[in-house]
Amino acid sequence: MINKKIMVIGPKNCGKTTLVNALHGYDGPLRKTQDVIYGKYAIDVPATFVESPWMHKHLITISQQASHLLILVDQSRCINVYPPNFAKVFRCPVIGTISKADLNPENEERCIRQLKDTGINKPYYKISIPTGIGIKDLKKYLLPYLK
Ligand SMILES: Nc1nc2c(ncn2[C@@H]2O[C@H](COP(=O)(O)OP(=O)(O)OP(=O)(O)O)[C@@H](O)[C@H]2O)c(=O)[nH]1
Ligand SMILES: [Mg+2]
Repeated sequence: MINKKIMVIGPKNCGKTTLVNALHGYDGPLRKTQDVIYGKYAIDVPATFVESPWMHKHLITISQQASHLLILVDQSRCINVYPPNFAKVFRCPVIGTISKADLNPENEERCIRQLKDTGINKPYYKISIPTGIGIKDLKKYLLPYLK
């Protein structure tokens, strides 16, 4: 049986690849993600898959290979790309994640509301790669699945 991976989705530029790289312990150059990238531990999904509703069926298919789905909202640019209760269509556990938590703290409440409206239960993880906020806790939680 194949090992299931951590699947990461979110809007354009919200920090998906940066997070996936952090889960792999990699710190390299970034560019826009055009294809689904299957890494050792995680699946990096291009933003178009969430931003184009007709692509959502593919997210459901990909999630069949996922142990967990991380749904990201970007605290620096708090746009809502998820339909109400979107998280409920997935069979794997869904983790609500606020990315770029070092930026625009005034958006935190809006991000929490978005995750709630997306149908995700608390607790939510707040992460920031440059400051390291939350990433250790998230890795600790996911550790048994990073194999
Ligand atoms: N301040 C801050 N910047 C971040 C953080 N995470 C990522 N970034 C920056 O945000 C930009 C986009 O990061 P990516 O990881 O490429 O985002 P993405 O969601 O994979 O982007 P696409 O694949 O193009 O949709 C880069 O300039 C990152 O350095 C964070 O936690 N805080
Ligand atoms: Mg990317």
